[in-house]
Amino acid sequence: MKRPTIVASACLAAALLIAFALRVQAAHPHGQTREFTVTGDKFSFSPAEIPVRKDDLVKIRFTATDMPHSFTIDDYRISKRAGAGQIIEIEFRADQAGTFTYYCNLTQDDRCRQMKGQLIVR
Ligand SMILES: [Cu+2]
Repeated sequence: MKRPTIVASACLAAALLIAFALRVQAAHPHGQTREFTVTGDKFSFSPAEIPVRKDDLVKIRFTATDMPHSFTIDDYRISKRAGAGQIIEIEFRADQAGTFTYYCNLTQDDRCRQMKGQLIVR
């Protein structure tokens, strides 16, 4: 009498897995993984523009070359600091369309305020 229970459980597990996979797909229909390497050096970001598509999974490897810098995007609630020579990873889903400024919010040097770039989500 045990076998039907096992079969039923396996079917239920498979159905749940399929339902979950379909939901994930529906939530991010066009999402691709996009990887970028960004450096902060001499008070500027390179590149100064990151173009992605809406719903892409964006992975940024951020390096502060000469001194500590941060990679901050207010609307995405991202703010990560990298020490001099350090590489940090930032990952987020680009779920808001528009143009968003990324900047360095550290206060160690006034010139950090010049550091600006644009995340463009289309
Ligand atoms: Cu800085």
